Order: sequence, then structure tokens, then C-alpha cells
Amino acid sequence: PATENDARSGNSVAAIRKSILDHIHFSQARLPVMATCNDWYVALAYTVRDRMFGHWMNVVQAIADPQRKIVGYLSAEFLMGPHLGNALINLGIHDNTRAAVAQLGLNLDDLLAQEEEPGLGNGGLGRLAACYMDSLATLGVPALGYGIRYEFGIFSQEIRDGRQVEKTDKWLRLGNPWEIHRPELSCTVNFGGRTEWFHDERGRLRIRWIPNRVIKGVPYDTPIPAFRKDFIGILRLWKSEAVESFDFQAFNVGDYYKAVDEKVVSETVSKVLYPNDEPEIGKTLRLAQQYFFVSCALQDMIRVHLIRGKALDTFHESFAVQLNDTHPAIAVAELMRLLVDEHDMDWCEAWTITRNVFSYTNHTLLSEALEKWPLPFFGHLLPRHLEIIYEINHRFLEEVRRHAPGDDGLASRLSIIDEGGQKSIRMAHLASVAGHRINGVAELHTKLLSRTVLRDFHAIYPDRFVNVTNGVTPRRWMVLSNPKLAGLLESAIGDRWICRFEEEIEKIAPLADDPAFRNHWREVKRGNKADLAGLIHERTGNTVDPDTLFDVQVKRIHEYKRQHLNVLHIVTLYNRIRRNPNLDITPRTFIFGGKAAPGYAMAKLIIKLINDVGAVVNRDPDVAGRLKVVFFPNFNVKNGQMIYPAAELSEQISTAGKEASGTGNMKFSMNGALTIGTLDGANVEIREAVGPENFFLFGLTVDQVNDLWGRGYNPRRYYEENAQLREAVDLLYSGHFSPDHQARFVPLLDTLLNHDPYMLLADYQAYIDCQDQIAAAYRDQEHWTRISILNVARMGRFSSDRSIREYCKDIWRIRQGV
Ligand code: DL6
Repeated sequence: PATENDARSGNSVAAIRKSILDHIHFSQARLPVMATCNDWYVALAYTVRDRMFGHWMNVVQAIADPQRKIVGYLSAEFLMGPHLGNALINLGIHDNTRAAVAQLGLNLDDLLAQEEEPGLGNGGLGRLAACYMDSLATLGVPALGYGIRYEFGIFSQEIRDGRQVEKTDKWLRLGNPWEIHRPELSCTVNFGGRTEWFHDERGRLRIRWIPNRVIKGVPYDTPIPAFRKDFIGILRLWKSEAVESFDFQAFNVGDYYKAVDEKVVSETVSKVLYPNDEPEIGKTLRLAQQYFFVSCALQDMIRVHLIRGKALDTFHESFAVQLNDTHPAIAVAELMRLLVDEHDMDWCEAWTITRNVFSYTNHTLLSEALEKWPLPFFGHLLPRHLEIIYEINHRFLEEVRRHAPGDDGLASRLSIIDEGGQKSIRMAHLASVAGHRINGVAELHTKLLSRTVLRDFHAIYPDRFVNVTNGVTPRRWMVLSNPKLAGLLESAIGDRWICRFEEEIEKIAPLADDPAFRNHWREVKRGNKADLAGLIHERTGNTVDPDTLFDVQVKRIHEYKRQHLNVLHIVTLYNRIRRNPNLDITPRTFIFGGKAAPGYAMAKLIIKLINDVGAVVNRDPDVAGRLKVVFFPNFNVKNGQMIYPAAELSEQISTAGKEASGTGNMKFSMNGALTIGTLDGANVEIREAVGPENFFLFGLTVDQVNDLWGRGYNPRRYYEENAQLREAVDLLYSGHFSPDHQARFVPLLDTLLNHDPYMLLADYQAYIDCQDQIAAAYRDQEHWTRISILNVARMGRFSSDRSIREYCKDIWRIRQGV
């Protein structure tokens, strides 16, 4: 058809080629002979983006349709990963684009490699938001993802001398062809100052906020394409700017630097993503960021609602707003302020709307990650919001006292204001008071949430609590990352599994009994391992053998995730080889990857530990290549796409009760890795789904962990009573792996022996025994392959499409679209 060949929107090879050349000329102003790789990448990105604009108009129509409810997903982080490859897959133009690019004498892989990924998130929480944007679009739900257009995303990690070195992530350096700048939709955001009473034009006494700083939020929209549907999601990220670039008054009197200063300070707000795992206290800029994007988002939603021609008292019929953790929880007070102060609504009516609009997802039980803002500091930045929070809290505590008269303990435990010690605002309480639904991200997590951190809320509002187990998108994490596997699946069961994962993927289960299929399966994995081995060599200089067991732990580096337990296993195997160099051992390649928060010294020491142990083990002639340890630098979405498909063993070994869900565990399993894991987070459900016989379980349960703390945990006893453990720990103490600095790992080892807050020593022997079983199981490749196939076949439940359907039904009360 003619439209197929239209250079602006057609999908034929000729149309795509023509479009790329047009963009080289009209958008880049380049002669093709002089165009750089980046010019071609940008021209291709524009070509692909053009093909989303038709879909975009469908979404604009859905957003304008007063009958359709819109999801506003508020998240301080969106870890989208590279757009180009994903868009080619979702738009169904991958093969034609590859051909078109080839006709221009270029290689698509080189252009894909050119894209700097937008690393606007720390890890699981931000990546979950990205998977959810993909599923929302694919399910045809009109959605706006609201966040911050950080100028610098998550730092990029280099490893020098075995240590993490952080490099600024200048992802916008060469421009960003995916976004559309929308200055006409800018909002203003106030900070600081004071509030005052005044009489309005009708003589009523009201409050107004006199801020001492005003900045501008400018949105940039990125289309998030649905899989093979004429629909997109809109990711609307806000950049902070000065309201006026120059203070002309200051300029006129000659103070040029003061004039520029205002601009610099305003732009600081969206400058840099904060790393997690670091205390919040005192980070004014962080609170400013949170308020900044949330205020812009709510102003934007109100604008959209009013454009629909509806009165503000029906705002909750237009929008369901999800608070992705507590980072955007200030939205509760901001919506009240906008409705009551700016739109003159009655408090009770505004509160009813607010309660209907918001729901809250909790992503962590770790007390250090629960956000609290000291009162004076909060009031200094957001004086009006402090008053509003006091009022919300006052009314809420009255309700609590009616519910449990005389129970002052309950009231003080539930209060949004923590009165103990330094007074502070508990953001999780603010979100829980307002949210009509509160959800955890895995069954175990939701259960623990309602028994621990939000126990009192659960007691008074049990119906607010629901679980929505996380999911990941099979489009990015299978089709895009693992084309070999996707091809094999397609030849076996067609391609309906890509967007009907829950129903379709199990159809491969019977093929686990087919020897020919198993052979193909192994070839796919072997190919992916060889690809990764090449990349490892390129990035680290290490040579790894694709015929060894690829044992992988990639995720943020954190003590609770216990990368150092994995290291204890490596040292234990190493000791066994040292004792008996002829030992018959299953050869393994241990692959680690992940970033440590820049201020988290212990996590950084764990990175050094992995590298130091690797340096010795990899070189030891007795080991003779049977163990290899590599640290893959700069784990991000792009690298993850290469790593998950090559993994055979997935390490999900957090202390039970600490990992809210995990999503890497799902990505591994969907790509055919078997899991060694504790009963933590979504591991519990993954094990149930794949079958206990197809999952390597070890370790204490949550109840056993609590019980052991209750009885008095003495880690040193485990060390003293377990010769193998002692030998491993002693070797680390001895400086064997750190000859240049014998005491390097003492802080880490002393922590293990004296406190061991994450119970590595208690779980050590169970972990080693389980790893020994795995080593034996791997030798039976037919059986291993069978389990691998069954793992993939039974992952249906872990598609983010299922999660989003649950949010639609149980939380947002939204019908799905196309
Ligand atoms: O829900 C997404 C992801 C979970 O899979 C991880 O288990 C959890 O650790 C992570 N939580 C955070 C919390 N950050 N804060 N606050 O990143 O969420």
C-alpha cells in the first residue's frame, strides 16, 4: 500500500531508508558522506519517532475523552533503558530497519550502540516504572508517567584497581532525539517564604502562600510505544528553569553575577539523580526535587481535566494517581493546596477527591529507606504544606481516637508527625492516610508490610491493603534482549506469548520432554554465553569459557543482597582446590555486576573484595581456569540485556524479609536461568510457579530469622563451629587476596563475626550445600535443560502485563483500552 512507502510514516524498507536520508538532510543538515555515527543514529531515531506520532494522536484523543480514566504514574525514577531497539521491536520494524540501514552501508548494531541510555533511576524501582509504562501502553491504558528530567542520571561506573570510580552521566551531551520539548505547558513552582491570612474578594478569611523563590518546570515528552498497537504512553519529565533567565534589575545595577545566579540555582533542582542507600537527612535539594516534579505533574493533570470540560469536583474520575514509593508522597499535600487554596474548594470535598485519586506502592521495609523529613527543614522549604499536613494529621488522629478511644499509643504510632526525638514527617504515613489503596510488591512483602512497617494502618484500614506482585516486560527482557530464544519460542508456539504471556508461554512446557527442542535450547544459551564472553573480554580483559556454568549476580551492591555470601562460596571452592588440586569440580564463571551508592563504604568494599578475590583465583595455576570471577563494570539496562540471556544460575540470595520483591529474579528466569534463592520477595512466588523441584532453595525463612534474633544471634559461633567457613574467613583475614594491604577486608569481616546484621554466617552452610547440589545437577545437561525450559514456561505470571491488569482492576478502577 502507498502508505507503506510514505517517507514520514511508512514501514517499508524503502520508506525507512528515505526517511533516514531526509533526516540527515533536513534535521541534521549533514551531507551523508560527512555524517558521523551519531548523526546516523539521530536520523534513525527521528525516523522511528515519526512512526509513533500517529499513535500519539490516538492517545491524545483518549486523554481528551472525558469517559476515559488516565493513569498518572508519579515516580522520581524511570530507568527506561535505550529507546531505539525497543521501539523497533514494539513498532514491528526491526527487520526492515536493519535492511534499510544496511542499504545505506551501515550496521544497525553500531547505531544501537550509539545510544546513551537514559539512566534516570537507581535500580529496581525505576526499572519497574519503565516496565509498567511498556505494559500500560500495550494494554491500551492512557497513561502519563511523570518524573524528573535529570541532567545527570545514575553515575556511570568504572572499575579501577578493583574499586568503583563514579563518572558523571552526561547522557544529554549529544542531544536526545526521543523527547519533545513542550515549553508551552510549563508550570511554576514555589518554594520557601511564609503564609498569611487574607480576606478574599467575597470577604472570606483565607490563607495564601508568599514564597521567596519561584521556578519554572518545563516538560519534555517521550513516547513509549505499545507492542504492535497504535498506542503509546507518554513519559513527561520536568526540567527546572529560572522563571526569568536574568534578573534585569540586578543586571541594570551592574550585578551580572547575581543575575545569573538565580538561573543557576533554579536549574539545580533537576540537575542530578540522588543515589539511594544513603540517608535523606539534610538533603534540601532532594525534597525540592520531589516537590518540584509532583507540583508540575498535578498542575498538568488539573489542566488536562479542565480541558475535558469537567468541573474540578470530578478530578478523581479523570485521574488515578499512583505514588511510586514515598518520593512523590508530598503530592497529597500539594493536591489539597491546589484544590483548597488555588481553586477555592472546601476542605472536606478536596479531601474526598484526594483520597479517591491517590494510591501508594511501598517498595521497601528497610527502616533506613523510609523517608522522614525533619519538621523545621520541611517547613522552611514548604511552609504551606506543613500547615496542610498538620491539618490532615489532626483530622486523621481524631478519626483514630474515635476508632480506639484512649489509645494514645496507637495515635502516636500512626501520626504523620513523628514526635520522638527530632520531630519529623513520616512520608509513608502521609501516603497511607491519603491512599485509598496501599500495595506491596510481592505477596510476602505485602504480608510483612501489614505486620511491621504499616501494621497499625493495617489494623484500622485492612481493606486498603492489596498485593500486586511486580512483573517485567517480556518485550524488552525477552524479545529484544534474547532474539535467539524469542526465535526458538516463535518457531515452537508462534508469537502470541509476547503480549499474552500469561496464557501462552506455558505452551512450551511439553517441549521440555523433546530432546531435539532441548538441543536447540542449549544452542541458544551457548550462543548467548559466547556473546557475553566476548563482551566480558572487551570490557574487563578477562577470558571466560562459555562451556563453564555461568553463575550470575547482577543488582545493586548492598549488604542485604549478600554479594559477599557469594564470595564466601567462591573462597570455599578455592580452598577445596588448594587442598586437592585434582578435585573433580564443576567449572564455573562467577559474574558480578552492580553499582554501590557513592557514600556506602561497605558496598564499595564488597566490590573491591570481588575484584581482589577474582584477581587471585583467576591467576592461580592450581585453579587452572576452573573458577573465574569477573566483575562486569557499569551494570545498567543495556548491559543487563546482554547478561540475563547468558545466565544459567541466578543468585537471589538476600536475607529473608529484606528484598521487597526483586525483578532481576524474573528476568533471569524468563531467560532460562535456574535460581538459587532464599524465601524472600518474589522468589517465593517464582518457586511456587516453577515448582519447588525446579528451584534451588536454601536459607532461613523470615520467621526463622526473627526467631534467631529473638534467641540472640551469635555469628561467631557459626565461624567457630564450621571448619569450612572458618577456613574461608581466615583466608580473607590473612590478606591472601589483598597482599598489598593485609587488613583491607577487616571492617567487613569484623562486621560478619561480631554483628552480621544480614545473617550470612547463619545461612552459609545451607548455601554451600545448595551450591554443591547445583554443581552436581549441572553435570546432567539434559535434566538441567529440562528445568530451564520449565522455568521459562511457568513464568507467565511475572509479565508486567499481569501486574498492570491487577492495578487497573484492584486499584485504579480503570477499564483497559485497545
Ligand atoms: O518494586 C521494585 C523494587 C523491588 O523489586 C526491590 O526488591 C526493592 O528493593 C526496590 N525498592 C527500592 C526502594 N527504594 N526506595 N525507597 O528501590 O523496589
